[in-house]
Amino acid sequence: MGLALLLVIWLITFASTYFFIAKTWWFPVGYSAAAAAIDHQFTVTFILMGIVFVLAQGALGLFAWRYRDRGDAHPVQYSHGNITLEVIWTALTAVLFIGLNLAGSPIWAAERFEPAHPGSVPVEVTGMQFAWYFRYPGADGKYGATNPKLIDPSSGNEAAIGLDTSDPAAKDDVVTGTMYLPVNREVDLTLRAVDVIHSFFVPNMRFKQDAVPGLAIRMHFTPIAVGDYEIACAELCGLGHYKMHGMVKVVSQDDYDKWLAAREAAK
Ligand SMILES: [Cu+2]
Repeated sequence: MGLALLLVIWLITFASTYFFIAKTWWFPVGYSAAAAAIDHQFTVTFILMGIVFVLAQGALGLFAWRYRDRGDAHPVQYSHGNITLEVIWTALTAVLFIGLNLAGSPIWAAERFEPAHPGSVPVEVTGMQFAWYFRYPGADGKYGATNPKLIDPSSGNEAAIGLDTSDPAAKDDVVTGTMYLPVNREVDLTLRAVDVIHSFFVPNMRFKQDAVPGLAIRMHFTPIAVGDYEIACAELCGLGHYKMHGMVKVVSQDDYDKWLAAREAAK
């Protein structure tokens, strides 16, 4: 029985480790300026935790076999633990977790606590049950006022986010259901939600941030390759959560200018 348990534990350990090493289910390619650093941090974390996991499960299997029932039953001996060992593994775990946090926090903080550079592209993202809307402030660079009383999701775009069209700053605001971004320009995002918490997740951009009702959350990232990338909602937000899907179209600066001009003209 002890040997069977050892084999089962080792087999589970081997199989689960294999899928990570073989990258059977892995990230899509990263196309943002921070993607390489984020992936590096992720890899370091996975390797360190993988080593700990394999060692711990290996020892678990070995102990299950070594201390199996051999039939020569002694009276049970209860251990009250080993203070030295407990101090050592608690300290090692703390060093590992705090160390990984310290190593990863500059990348995390750079997108949140440092403002976007001047000249970045402002886009407001609004999450609602169950769609994403994107607003561009237009030539004046200012977002017009929105009013919760004007929100009408069935009319889409401007009405869906409750844009107050009587506000002069709202006149040139463009609201769309597909996000357009110029390549190699930093995007200055403002994330909002009108009903419940949503999470704006663009796997290719290694970008994920909650959109919270009542908050305007500022973050930024820089797409570095032209292409179409999927947006998902990564926060269980209701029955239609699974279909809360969108697209980011990263295009050349020229195409972006043309698209924005066409949208302005269509207003
Ligand atoms: Cu959602």
